[in-house]
Amino acid sequence: MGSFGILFFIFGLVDYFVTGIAVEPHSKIKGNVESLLELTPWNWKHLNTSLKIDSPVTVDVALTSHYRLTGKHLNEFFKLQTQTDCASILKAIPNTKGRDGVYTIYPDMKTRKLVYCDMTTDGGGWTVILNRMDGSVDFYRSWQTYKEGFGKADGEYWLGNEDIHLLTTRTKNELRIDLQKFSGEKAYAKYSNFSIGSESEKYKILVGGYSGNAGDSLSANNGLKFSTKDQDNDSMVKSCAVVHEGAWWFGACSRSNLNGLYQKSALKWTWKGIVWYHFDKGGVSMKNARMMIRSKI
Ligand SMILES: [Ca+2]
Repeated sequence: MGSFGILFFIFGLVDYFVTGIAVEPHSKIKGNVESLLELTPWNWKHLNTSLKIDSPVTVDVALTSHYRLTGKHLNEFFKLQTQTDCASILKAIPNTKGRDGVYTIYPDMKTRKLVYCDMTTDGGGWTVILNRMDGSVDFYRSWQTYKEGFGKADGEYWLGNEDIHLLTTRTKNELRIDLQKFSGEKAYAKYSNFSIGSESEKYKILVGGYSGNAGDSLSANNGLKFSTKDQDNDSMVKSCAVVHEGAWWFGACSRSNLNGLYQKSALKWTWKGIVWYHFDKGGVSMKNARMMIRSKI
């Protein structure tokens, strides 16, 4: 049974804390940490170890170890802690290349957020802002929920309009959309510039510079405001977000709708699904859809 150990490192003059999660039997953690530290340029000293058992019926064991680290390259190491996006992480820590996974970013330089970084595709450094893969998360949500973001970084999620706004207005960004049909066929659309406005601008999209093989189902949305089921900012009498059960930059609706309902198969012809018209002109829903951004730094 894997126990759950949390390790705290305490550093010299500055109060740095790093929390690492080790899924290893607890008796091995101390040895593992110390063999890892042997490979670093830092000096270290083990201070103490304590074991805590939460309750008589819980078998999880929490192990806390304290180390004091001193050394020249600590600040460099901790640049990882304050990166705004995945491109910055890749630049600061080049050996993250090819290591896709969940990373911590600080879009506003203060608040931490977990995101999935694609460190492989097209050079890597992509911050995933939307992931659809299995229908496990409900995407028919309110304005406030889209503003804050929802879902899980290791599964389906929407990063959040506030963070997408922050990330795309601070520096120039490109956007890449990867799609896969239920048949397995894949395609992508790439836009050399992408940003969204503030909440007072209704998160208006600016997008252009298409390339790729999925077809361009987004440039026509350039300049449109974001709409959700409870906030209709489109140009149709009805609410496109309600008609298509999604949340998107709708005009007189749209030829793309990647926040639409997840369909479990391709059989159903629907405009309520995850639609990218130029890749499937029947309006059939995608099996997988991902939107990701990369800052030009
Ligand atoms: Ca309307």
